[in-house]
Amino acid sequence: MVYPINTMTMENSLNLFRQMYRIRAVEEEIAHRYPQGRMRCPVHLSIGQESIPAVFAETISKRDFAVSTHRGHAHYLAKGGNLNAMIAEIYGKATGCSKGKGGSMHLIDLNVNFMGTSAIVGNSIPVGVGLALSAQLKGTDQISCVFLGDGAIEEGVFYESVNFSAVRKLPVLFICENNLYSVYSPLSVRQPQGRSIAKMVEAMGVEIATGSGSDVLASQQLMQQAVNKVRAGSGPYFLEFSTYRWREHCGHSFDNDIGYRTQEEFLEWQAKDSLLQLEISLSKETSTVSQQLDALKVVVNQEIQAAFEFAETSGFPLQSEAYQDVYATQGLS
Ligand SMILES: Cc1ncc(C[n+]2csc(CCOP(=O)(O)OP(=O)(O)O)c2C)c(N)n1
Ligand SMILES: [Mg+2]
Repeated sequence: MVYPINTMTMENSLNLFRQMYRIRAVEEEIAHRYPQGRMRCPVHLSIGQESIPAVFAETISKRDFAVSTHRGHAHYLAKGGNLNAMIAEIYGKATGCSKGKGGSMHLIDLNVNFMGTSAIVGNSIPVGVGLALSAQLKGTDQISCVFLGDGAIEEGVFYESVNFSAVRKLPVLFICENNLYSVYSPLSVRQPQGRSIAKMVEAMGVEIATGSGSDVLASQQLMQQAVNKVRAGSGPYFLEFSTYRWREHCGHSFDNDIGYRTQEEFLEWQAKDSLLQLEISLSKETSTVSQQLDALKVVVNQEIQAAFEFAETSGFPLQSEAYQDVYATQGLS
């Protein structure tokens, strides 16, 4: 796909490129350094899925709430979470966003209302709904965004949460990243043939839209439309994006050789990479744009190296702080 870039969309396209490039470069660096054995927690990378957090970053406001899953690095960064604190958390250091006690799957940055991620599939969904209820009760214009995978719709709490949001017309935006798999199980062995996740949610009284994560500009329009509606008070909204994780479910390697999916399928999705497509489209513009992209990459890569340096040189948490409440240390009682 070649994106038609004109001057109206140039700034936006560069912003989206920067968001996607930054998220991927952070995750690639984690993958690169992971075998060194100094990041001692499991990591679930979202390389290949960057377009959705990128459009989220360009659409959402700092005052809005967000919660996410075990695969939450990209969402934390997209919400404006502190990069140094995230990398330090993955290294288990006291300077981490959860004081080094949570690791990759427990990221919090209350400065930007990124309210947490969880290792338990489906666990953060009712928390996000509760945050939407609090905004409604307080009469603020905040919305609550709940990231979830296709596997999480198989948890009972998902249905309770969607139902409650619909009944109470809560300002909650569900963002489902459908990457076709729950660990090694494809949707075909988990759901009846032909069932659409979004259609099922629509039947519960919630407005829906579906999009392709391979088309970053179209995804941005869907995200903007959904955010506008939820903020205007029309109740919950469910967005489902098709996407694909390139690496293994958990860890830094590729796993197309172990039998649950094929190299052909992986290559098909890789060929639709929205980051590469946008880079090609932007590079076709003027040489000034190409230079801008190169300069942007240099700045982002420096930022990432500095974050790893920060994490590597930080200290481990003290034993005396083992039971200190992480939310309280970030100012929430
Ligand atoms: C309640 C619960 N059941 C099972 C697991 C094991 N588990 C961890 S991640 C995962 C897959 C979740 O799939 P999905 O929601 O599609 O997210 P993805 O990993 O594809 O991003 C499972 C089953 C868990 N952590 N929690
Ligand atoms: Mg999945």
